[in-house]
Amino acid sequence: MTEQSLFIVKPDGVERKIVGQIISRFENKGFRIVKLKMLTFTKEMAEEFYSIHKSKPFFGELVSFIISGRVVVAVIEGNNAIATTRLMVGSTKSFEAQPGSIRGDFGLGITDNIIHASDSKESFEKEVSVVFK
Ligand code: FUP
Repeated sequence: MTEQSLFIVKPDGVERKIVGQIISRFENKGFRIVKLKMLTFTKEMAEEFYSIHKSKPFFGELVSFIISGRVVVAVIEGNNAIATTRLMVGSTKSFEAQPGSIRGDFGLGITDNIIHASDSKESFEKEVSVVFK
């Protein structure tokens, strides 16, 4: 089933110069890049992007982190894109993410966990509307 998903290389991934390696993983897997750009989130964009987490204790930290530097956002397309991208990204807590996943291979953090990926079609549509408007 051809589907689209969105990922964001977060400020820690850009700062560490692993954007190319991350994009390569998705291309090597067979996904096609449909949209790609670098930007810096404003606070308003970040609060809208993460609105589902508004009531969580980590919301403030999450927003501060995503606005702290430049990010790279991409829309990719291919078979089963949403679930497969999540598998490639790995568990939220990078220190317990499977080796072989992006978080498992590149990081140890939770808030600074290198990459975001849409977790459903609804999230994808909302996220695209925030970052590609
Ligand atoms: P994920 O879908 O794996 O990116 O993770 P969640 O949707 O559960 O959480 C969204 C973001 O909140 C994560 F990328 C990191 C951040 N977070 C924290 O900062 N602290 C936590 O305890 C849990 C998540």
